Amino acid sequence: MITRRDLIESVGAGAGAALLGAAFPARAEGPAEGRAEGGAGPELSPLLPAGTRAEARLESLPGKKPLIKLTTRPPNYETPIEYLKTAITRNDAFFVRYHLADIPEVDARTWKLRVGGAAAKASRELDLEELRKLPAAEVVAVCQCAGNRRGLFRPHVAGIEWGNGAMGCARWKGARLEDVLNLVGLGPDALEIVFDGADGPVVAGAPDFAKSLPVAKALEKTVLLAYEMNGEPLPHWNGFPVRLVVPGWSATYWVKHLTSIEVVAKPYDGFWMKPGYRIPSGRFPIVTRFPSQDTAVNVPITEILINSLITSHADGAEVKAGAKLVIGGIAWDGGHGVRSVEITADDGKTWVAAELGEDLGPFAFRTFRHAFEAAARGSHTFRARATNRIGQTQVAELIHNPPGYHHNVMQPVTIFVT
Ligand SMILES: Nc1nc2c(c(=O)[nH]1)N[C@H]1C(S)=C(S)[C@@H](COP(=O)(O)O)O[C@H]1N2
Ligand SMILES: [Mo]
Repeated sequence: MITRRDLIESVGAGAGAALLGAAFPARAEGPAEGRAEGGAGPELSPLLPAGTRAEARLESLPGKKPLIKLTTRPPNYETPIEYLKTAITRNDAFFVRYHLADIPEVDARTWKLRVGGAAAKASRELDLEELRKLPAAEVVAVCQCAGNRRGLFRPHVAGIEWGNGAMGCARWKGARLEDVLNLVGLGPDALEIVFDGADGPVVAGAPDFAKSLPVAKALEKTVLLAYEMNGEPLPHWNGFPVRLVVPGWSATYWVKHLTSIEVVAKPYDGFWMKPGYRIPSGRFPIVTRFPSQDTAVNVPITEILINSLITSHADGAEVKAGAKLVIGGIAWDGGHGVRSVEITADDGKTWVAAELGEDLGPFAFRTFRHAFEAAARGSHTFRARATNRIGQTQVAELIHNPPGYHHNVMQPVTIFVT
């Protein structure tokens, strides 16, 4: 019997090309580098750098399932794709991303949120009980790190070498940011709202993590100060007791362990706004802008680009010939909503429309699936392509940018039928 390993090794040795046909041209440097073999290794994408795959381990943070550990200080853990088959990602498998390693355990009973700032009409402090007394709103929304899939960039770029799992989708519940801002009132010169959390640097002089939003985005009805995630208090690692939820926008704005909100009249120039989290001007099909932060060369990252991920099978999975091959996964975008997902099994020559799952709103993961005829023995490469309601679609070729953001290339998933 020919095993997956034999096939991988034969590709590495330059043999077996006839058997595999054209299935691997885009990934010549992939499979031969060695996979996360053996029981201990997580199912990492074979497209990740060899060093990342050698280092990454499944490891549990308190209260979490084993996740793919990329760094421990600060904690950066990604969600294995087995938890990304559904539209809602479970709290105990939700990815964890921090920039700074001093992460206090916040006590909900003494937690206070300061609201004010130079361009606010007043200032005040709120505790959790007061926040919970404001009208509660809910939204199902994808929280996706700007650098999701950075590890798949060729050539490699510096940063956390994320695979496909620096994202998740949850039902968030909390108070509207608009209602909280109305408690203090916006002055006529209000330009941006600045958000800070309880975590901080361990090294003196390292910049604290704080982010700003333009007033127009901040006042959208879906922007929440969330105290619940999938019907439970937020896990510590995802921002307990309160985090900002900015549906449609990159997770960098979703400040965790929120402690202060300031209304300001000038563009906020903290490190994580500038130079952090910027994309080259004009390179991506961005609709939503953050004009007070724009420069001639770059702009802050804003909305999530249309994307999809096949999660029914890990890349390199083996299936038995004759079994039904249902290819499925999730698709999402920055809030226009997913219109369609198509799948190709022949390198883009033909596409079939996948069936879409339940619509949980324009900011949520949308599941998709399609049952293929039992495929012939050998390797078969599938790609999914999502299109949103304004006609934007995933790219075939990576759009390069130095920080490694916005990777929405159609992902090849190769399945070995044995
Ligand atoms: N306080 C705080 N909030 C933060 C960050 C952080 O380092 N500190 N990182 C941001 C980034 S870049 C991401 S991708 C998301 C990750 O959210 P999660 O850890 O709940 O998955 O949190 C955002 N909010
Ligand atoms: Mo991020």
